Amino acid sequence: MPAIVLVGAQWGDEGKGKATDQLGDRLDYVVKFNGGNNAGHTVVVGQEKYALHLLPSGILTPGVTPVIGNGVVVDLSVLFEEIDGLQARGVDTSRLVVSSAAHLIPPYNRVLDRVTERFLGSRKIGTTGRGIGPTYADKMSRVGLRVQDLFDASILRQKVEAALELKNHLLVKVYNRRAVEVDEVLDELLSSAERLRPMVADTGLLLHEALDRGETVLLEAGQATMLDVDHGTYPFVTSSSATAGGACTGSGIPPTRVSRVVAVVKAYTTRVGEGPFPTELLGPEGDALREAGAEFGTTTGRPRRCGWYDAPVARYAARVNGVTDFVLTKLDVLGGLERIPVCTGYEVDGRRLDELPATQTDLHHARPVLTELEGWQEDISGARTWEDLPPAAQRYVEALEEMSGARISVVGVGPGREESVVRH
Ligand code: 2SA
Ligand code: GDP
Ligand code: MG
Repeated sequence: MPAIVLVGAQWGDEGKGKATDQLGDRLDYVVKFNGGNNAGHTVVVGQEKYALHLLPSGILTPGVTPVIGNGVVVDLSVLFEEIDGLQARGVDTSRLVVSSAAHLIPPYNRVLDRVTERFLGSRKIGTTGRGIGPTYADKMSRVGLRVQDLFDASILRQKVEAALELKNHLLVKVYNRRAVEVDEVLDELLSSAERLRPMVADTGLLLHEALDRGETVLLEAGQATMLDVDHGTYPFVTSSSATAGGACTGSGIPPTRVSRVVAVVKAYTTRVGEGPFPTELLGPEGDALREAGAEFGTTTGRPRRCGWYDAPVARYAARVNGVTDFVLTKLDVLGGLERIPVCTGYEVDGRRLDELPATQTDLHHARPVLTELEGWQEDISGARTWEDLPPAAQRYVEALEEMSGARISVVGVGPGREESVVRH
């Protein structure tokens, strides 16, 4: 069986966690391939609500093997906190596998993430402060620490010493903070090494063998297309590859084994942190969407910026990821509006554009060209078939499908596992 990739089409928080969870009973492996505990996936199962950060959403499905791939950055204290929290609620976490090539988030990178943001002031990115950016920067600069280093004490010490020569210079000379000692870093990292050891494997090989046996592998993205370090709204992005290409580099599965790319897209748009957002609603309309959609960060609790659906963003995501189908979420949140504006293009300094501008300057200047679709007044959260949806809601979905460049195969009408309409 082939591999399936699942990505976010917008700026994150589209409901990827729920979409993965729903696919769960048809999957053998769920792999997180990028990011770390900056992610926040809320999954509602019956009366239980789970907030996952570092663990793949597949951990909630019995029988699925959850995998933390080589493209992930791992904060060990968060990993075990999350495992302990799930175990206390009766979730079996014993199948978790962690790539020996995944990078570790050392304590000094959490500090550097936060002090850098403070230093940048009004030019800040609005990061989650979890040390993600500095850890990926270390990876590229070849001064990163990997999971496998935990099991070779002398290599780990050498690497921490080398990293601290650079980091302490920054911390002390630039940011006026205290120097970090080698032993305090080693103590923190090694305190959980033995607990981690049995979970560590060559996950690329493991997944390759699973595919050869005919098993199904889902590669689940953290963050989203517009936050991808290459394809997003740079520099207001996360520091990893959150698009379908990243699924291959972050897991060790080649593109030829991927047969389906699902993009999760919200029926409107949200964004957390700084950066351009053409359809953003700054007044009471944005507040109303935030309230109706409970748009607050799963990791940091930050209020999410809210705006209308942006079709060029969805089309861009369809193109960059090679999307085979969209899962449209949170359609229920739009109930009660008379008319629903949707962005079909932009006006940039007097020019009309149908696609995302090619430069950040133009994107910052882009004003959305909106068209209004008819709303519906009914509560649609009970809908389970296409026919259950009111005609105006059906037309909204069909119009979005038409504008967004791929089929919409599932429509979300509530946070619960069963609150969805599958289109045939
Ligand atoms: P970072 O911490 O270096 O990855 O931040 C860089 C940018 O990436 C954005 N980012 C996110 N955007 C939406 N959701 C994310 N996860 C959490 C959630 C966020 C939260 O699911 O709610 O709880 O606040 C996420 N993670 C990173 C971030 O806002 C920066 O713009
Ligand atoms: P992720 O980061 O993409 O996994 O998304 P988050 O979990 O951060 O945010 C999505 C939120 O929307 C979560 O609280 C989900 O429970 C919720 N959600 C997902 N799908 C739907 C839906 O169709 N309707 C409603 N009302 N909520 C949804
Ligand atoms: Mg999220």
